[in-house]
Amino acid sequence: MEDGKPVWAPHPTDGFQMGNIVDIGPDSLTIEPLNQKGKTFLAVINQVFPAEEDSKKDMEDNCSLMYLNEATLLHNIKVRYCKDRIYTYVANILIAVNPYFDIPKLYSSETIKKYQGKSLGTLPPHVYAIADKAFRDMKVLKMSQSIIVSGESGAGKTENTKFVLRYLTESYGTGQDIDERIVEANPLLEAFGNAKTVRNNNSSRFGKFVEIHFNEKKSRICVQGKERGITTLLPAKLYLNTDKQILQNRKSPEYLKAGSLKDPLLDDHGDFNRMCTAMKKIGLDDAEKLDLFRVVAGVLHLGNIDFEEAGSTSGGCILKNKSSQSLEYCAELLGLDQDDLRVSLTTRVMLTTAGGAKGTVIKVPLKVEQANNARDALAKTVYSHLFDHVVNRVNQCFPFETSSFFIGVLDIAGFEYFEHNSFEQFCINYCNEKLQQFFNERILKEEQELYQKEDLGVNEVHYVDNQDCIDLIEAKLVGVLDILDEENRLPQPSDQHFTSEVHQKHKEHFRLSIPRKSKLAVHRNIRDDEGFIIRHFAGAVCYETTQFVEKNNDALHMSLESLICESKDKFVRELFESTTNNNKDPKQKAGKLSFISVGNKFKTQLNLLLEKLRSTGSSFIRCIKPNLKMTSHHFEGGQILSQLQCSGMVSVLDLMQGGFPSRASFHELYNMYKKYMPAKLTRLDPRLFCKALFKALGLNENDYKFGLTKVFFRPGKFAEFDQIMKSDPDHLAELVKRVNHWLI
Ligand code: AOV
Ligand code: MG
Repeated sequence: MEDGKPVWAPHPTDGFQMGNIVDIGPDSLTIEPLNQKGKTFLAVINQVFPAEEDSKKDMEDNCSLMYLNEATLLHNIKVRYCKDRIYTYVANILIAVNPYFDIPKLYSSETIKKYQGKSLGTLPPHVYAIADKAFRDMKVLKMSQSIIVSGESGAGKTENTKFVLRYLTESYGTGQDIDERIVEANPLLEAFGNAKTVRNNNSSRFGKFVEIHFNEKKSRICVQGKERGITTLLPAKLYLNTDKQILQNRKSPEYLKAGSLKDPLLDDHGDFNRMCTAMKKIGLDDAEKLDLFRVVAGVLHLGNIDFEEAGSTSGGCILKNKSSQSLEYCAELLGLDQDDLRVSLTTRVMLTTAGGAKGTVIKVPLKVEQANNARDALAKTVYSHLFDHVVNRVNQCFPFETSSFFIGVLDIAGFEYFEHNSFEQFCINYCNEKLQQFFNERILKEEQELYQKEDLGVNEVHYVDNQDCIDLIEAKLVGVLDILDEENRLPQPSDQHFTSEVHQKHKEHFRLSIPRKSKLAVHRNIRDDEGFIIRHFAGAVCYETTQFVEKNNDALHMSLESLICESKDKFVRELFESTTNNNKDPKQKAGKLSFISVGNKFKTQLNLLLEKLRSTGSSFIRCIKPNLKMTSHHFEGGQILSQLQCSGMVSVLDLMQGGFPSRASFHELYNMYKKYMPAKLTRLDPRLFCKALFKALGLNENDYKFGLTKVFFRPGKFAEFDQIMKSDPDHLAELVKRVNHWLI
């Protein structure tokens, strides 16, 4: 950082603010903000970054910036956002800011046509450019492709996924009925897979991996929607709460019973009609439609059942009085016996291990909280089977012929941290940690490939990856997941013992610490056996371990599942038949209840997904939510900066710092600097012009590399070069003399 040049220093709400350095201490800098002369504050040295000279200019690709750091990245995105340019690249990664309004013509058919067959970077950044690259890579490299769309709730993942699908069907589809069906399938999947949450009015509660299969000859497209299991943990958190809200808002849920088709999940009439049209197109008849609504209604009533302490010495619970109506409706709609349902919700079947009675099945009364969990678990499992059914029905309407390759779009929940984080956040963040590793792997590989293509003679970019964090979670025996399973298998498992074991086995682990060491006061009074902090790539998260043991055990869900499997309702029974047969351990079928690990099932599914991703080419879209108010034209810098950290973009910048992050084509450099040079020099072709310049300047050859089309700079060196070029006229004259000399 140079004297007198403004820098970016941290700002509590904007992320960064521009200021001047007025004093330098041992590990902090005194900054005077540009807009508050005379007022100074201290900033940690490594949180102060050099700023671009022209703060109004924006770049389509952040790698064209002279200083590539988190502050200039944030600022560039902001400048572009203010001009309604919501898309920006960092090399091949697309950053998409949710505009929260329809930008005219941004997604029109004309725009689609413009992007067809164009290389990334020839037109302004766009989700269409990414879709087209995936298609071209698939064709040229003869390899399936995946597009990974991530970001927090409401950031625009689902919208961008839809634009990818629309682009591919419109550009490379059959031009027939089937294309329309692919697009039509979406409102249907959304109707069943989405819910209104506090953070997004149309939030996806299921991780989706949609594959579009292309047939070599006819380029036929098929959609394969997969509920990957990755986020099946999510509905318990928000979806159910939402359901309850919806029900509570409506005085009489009777309309559901009466067979009215108004779907309570949808508050909008237009959406409802669109979904009904979709159902028809997909080929669902009225009877099937009713089946779907009946189960949805059953789940909603289930969500309305509340419990209270039994008041006896048993420590168990009973249904609240006002819940008996809900119980009745729920049982009827799902074809269950009211009393069986009541008993299943308030007791748990267990194997006794005490004394000689080993293996005897007994019924243990549940506490209110446990009964709440049982209810939510049941609702979740019924609903997720229903969703599977809808996905299967959608897939049935696409003739699935032998396909050569596919383009898969993964729409998945991003890194999460709240004030209180439990097992759900642990699983989601573990998933993101794995995806981040894949992301880094690919970006690193792409950088190296680019260097090779440009013949830089640089082969390695050094980077510390997050394998240690992944190992901490999933390693055999010593990983948190295995320690947890171990605990679940003990005769008397406890969250405290599990937590102590985690700390015991990982003393001094770089990625793990005790809550008392947290920066946040809310965590500091958590006892050592009540939680742990994991230092993720996106930041440290404190997990509170109460209920980890319980949430890791699916056996409870199983006992409720068996209740459902014996439903008098054929449709409900069938929902469970297909999966029950495939997934269940034979031991389970025999009626015994042993432990089924949620964590390890998650790990297996996750590793399958990653295996699949690794076998494809990949593109990344990072979605950003601009503000918490969900409105247009409002940029909350601080929030956005933290999303850039959570999406791994900041760590990608770190990764790129190991190589040559700033780059400019010969043409760009030529146009930028020709005005400083005499006519004689400007007659040279851009490449020679640049070569002559760099040679004359006598720059350190470790600081830049000449590629075939571009000059690549080490961090900060582009700006240094720029500085020299714009320095005083005497210096420049000297420079020109040297260039001349070199040319002769
Ligand atoms: P999400 O998929 O990332 O959240 P959505 O894709 O559902 O978020 O986007 C939320 C809302 O933002 C949409 O309903 C639109 O109103 C608006 N929006 C998003 N992208 C655009 C765009 N490109 N142009 C105009 N409006 C947009 V979640 O599924 O909750 O994680 O779970
Ligand atoms: Mg979504």
